[in-house]
Amino acid sequence: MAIRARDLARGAAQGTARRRPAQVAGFKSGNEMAALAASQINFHLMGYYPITPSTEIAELLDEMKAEGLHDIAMVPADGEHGAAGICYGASVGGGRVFNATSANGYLYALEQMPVQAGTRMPAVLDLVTRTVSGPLDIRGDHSDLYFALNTGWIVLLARDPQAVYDMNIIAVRLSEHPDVRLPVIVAFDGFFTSHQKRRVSFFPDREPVQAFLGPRPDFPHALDPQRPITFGPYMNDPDLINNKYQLHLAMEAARRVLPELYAEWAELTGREYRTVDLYRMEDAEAAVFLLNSAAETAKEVADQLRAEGRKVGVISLNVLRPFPAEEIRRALRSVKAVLVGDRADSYGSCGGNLTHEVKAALKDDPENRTLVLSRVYGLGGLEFDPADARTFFEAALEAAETGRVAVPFDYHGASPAGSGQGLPPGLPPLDPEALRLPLVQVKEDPTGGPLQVEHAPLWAFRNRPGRIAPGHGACPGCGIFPSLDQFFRAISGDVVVLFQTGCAMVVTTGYPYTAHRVTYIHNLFQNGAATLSGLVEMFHERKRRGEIQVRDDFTFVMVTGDGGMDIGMGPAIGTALRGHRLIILEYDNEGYMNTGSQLSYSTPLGHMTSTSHVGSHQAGKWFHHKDTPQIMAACHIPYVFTAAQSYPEDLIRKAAKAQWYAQNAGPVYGKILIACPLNWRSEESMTTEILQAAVNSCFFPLYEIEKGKTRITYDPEALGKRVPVREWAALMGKTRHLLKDPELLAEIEAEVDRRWQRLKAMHEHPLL
Ligand SMILES: Cc1ncc(C[n+]2csc(CCOP(=O)(O)OP(=O)(O)O)c2C)c(N)n1
Ligand code: SF4
Ligand SMILES: [Mg+2]
Repeated sequence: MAIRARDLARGAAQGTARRRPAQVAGFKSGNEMAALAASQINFHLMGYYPITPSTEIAELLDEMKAEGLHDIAMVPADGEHGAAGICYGASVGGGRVFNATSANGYLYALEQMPVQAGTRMPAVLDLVTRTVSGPLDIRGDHSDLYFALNTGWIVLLARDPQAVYDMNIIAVRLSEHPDVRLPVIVAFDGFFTSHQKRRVSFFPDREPVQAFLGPRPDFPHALDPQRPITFGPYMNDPDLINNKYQLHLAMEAARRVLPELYAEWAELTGREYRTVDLYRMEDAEAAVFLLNSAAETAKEVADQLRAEGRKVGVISLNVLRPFPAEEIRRALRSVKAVLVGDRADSYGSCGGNLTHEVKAALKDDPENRTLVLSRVYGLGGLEFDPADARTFFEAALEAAETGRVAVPFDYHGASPAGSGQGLPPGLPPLDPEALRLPLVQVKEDPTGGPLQVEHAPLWAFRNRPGRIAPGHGACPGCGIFPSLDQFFRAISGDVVVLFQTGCAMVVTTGYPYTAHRVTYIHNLFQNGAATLSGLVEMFHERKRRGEIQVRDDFTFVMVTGDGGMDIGMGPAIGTALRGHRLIILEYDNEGYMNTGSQLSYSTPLGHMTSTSHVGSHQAGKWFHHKDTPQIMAACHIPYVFTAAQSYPEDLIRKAAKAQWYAQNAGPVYGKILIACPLNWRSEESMTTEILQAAVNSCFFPLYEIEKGKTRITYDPEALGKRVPVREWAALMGKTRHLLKDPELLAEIEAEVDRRWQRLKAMHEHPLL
């Protein structure tokens, strides 16, 4: 999958009589071609945050960087909003900037998009299109793309992996053209284009690409002390409208410049693009108008219909902004009927954005008589196959032949009754008495000291029903569920859970099934804490108004991964500061595992992930792990704890305290270290040993902070069990390389020890 030096050197040179620089042929996916183009452009910086299906671009670039194949500064952000901010700052600094995202990642960054365009900062963003949540669906449609239409960014479309390469390179020139100076999106279809391999040609090295791009023009930037500049001043009328008018003029300039660049690129590569892609449209009477990969499917069907003597063609676009209205008018002038397919709806307007824009374009031609049919299709990755394309052609042909449109707008491939499966009958409610078995006793200390916890033997907790049913789809040996199970069995009474996006959520709730036996809510993983605080407030308010009759022993628990505490840090801190009575429970598997093991800020220094590769130029993750418990403790909430999967009694005691504080005092934050054998590249049978080594090396100390007082609950030094970090690193595939890097190991050890000594000081001092 990775693009390596030998790939670049492979293949016979394909020079031409016109002395084009040689290209090589390959078989690659859209994401591979995006990464290849970016490496050859050698952007100054890529700011990114992982989200399927665009993540692979950053992963490939990171892998190439580890091998020294480009110099792009790869900056993993704390979320897409942060990634867009990093890119904006970098572009203000005067360099070439790249980003890639999808779906909710794009929506989370959306606010930043008009800033980039409104201040006229060139940049390139690959939007690997995917459906926008909710409900969550990771496959492709254009619901994210349609949000881009009003941001002021140019939007180029790439229908296949070849176009992904070509458009990315052209995008840099277009964005930096002095008359344009606008950021550019290159949009291609998630999975259909991003992951499917096709035959492609590309330059084996970056020189021809660099020659095509030339140096970046010297626009005003923020790094010249001799030319101080105010970027983004406060601007009211009448200037703001002028700013937007200039943006409009820049779009108009792009309309002129883009065909020139296409021509230049054709000269260099032999590959020709036009703003509007026309297939067999010369004498077409009926046409289908689709964007990106679906248009390619329709082209095959157009060939079949042509062979049957039907006059059909396909129209598609290589650019969506600026919208090529004039070219569309020309192409459709003598077409009797066109069916416009939208892979996203503009709800309530009876047509998606493409439909409306095509209709508007045609309206400006008084001679035009083309009938327009509109269909929403392929949402959430629903396949669009040749049979679907044929249905579209048949509808357009019928309209062309009869001169009337029977059904102007409809959904294709949907039914009002859904899939017919519906929700299967749920599991029976849990026995209220069994949920309240007196397994734990929590008592307040009359002197204000720590809570006193007494609990039944571990085996007795099996008598309390599990709140998560077995049968979820986690990998063998996954530590999430044993730990959550222990935590929830230590809690008595009614529980409402909110899971942020992550493995725990994905493997327990594949519609129409659920593994949750208590009420469960999912929200986007940057906003779970805020959502649950809203629910907690509503609980208290409705109880106060006498609208609900429920017991008082309700506990609200938000379950998040360590990644969720990166992107969701702000709302988690907000919740903590507001004092909502709930538990934020983080399971820490040291990475973004459900999206393919990218680094999170909790990934330790030197650990290998899919965005912190190990190679001749990079030694795994390059900054230390985040100390989330200390950040949350700084919010002065009543209870903070750490726990680990292999220390069940410690976890049970802390769970019981967590419940007491969440019911009686305020917010609780807990972090549980759990194993991910898949991405730690470790043996399942070694899990306990690995977790004990993490704890005994003091990398992951077990402690609690109760009403501000720190207490170490397991002290490996006092027990004579402390081991060097090296022993822990030796147990996992993701860290074994560290054994050959004593300097890096020493750096990890030093930081681990510094934090441990600090913790011990806090444990010992009455005020810390
Ligand atoms: C705004 C947004 N950005 C990115 C994603 C993609 N995404 C979903 S879960 C996830 C990683 C979650 O990591 P973590 O919280 O550690 O849970 P784990 O997968 O390790 O269980 C990512 C990057 C998303 N769904 N929404
Ligand atoms: S990837 Fe890791 S955390 Fe996710 S289900 Fe598999 S083992 Fe568990
Ligand atoms: Mg994680």
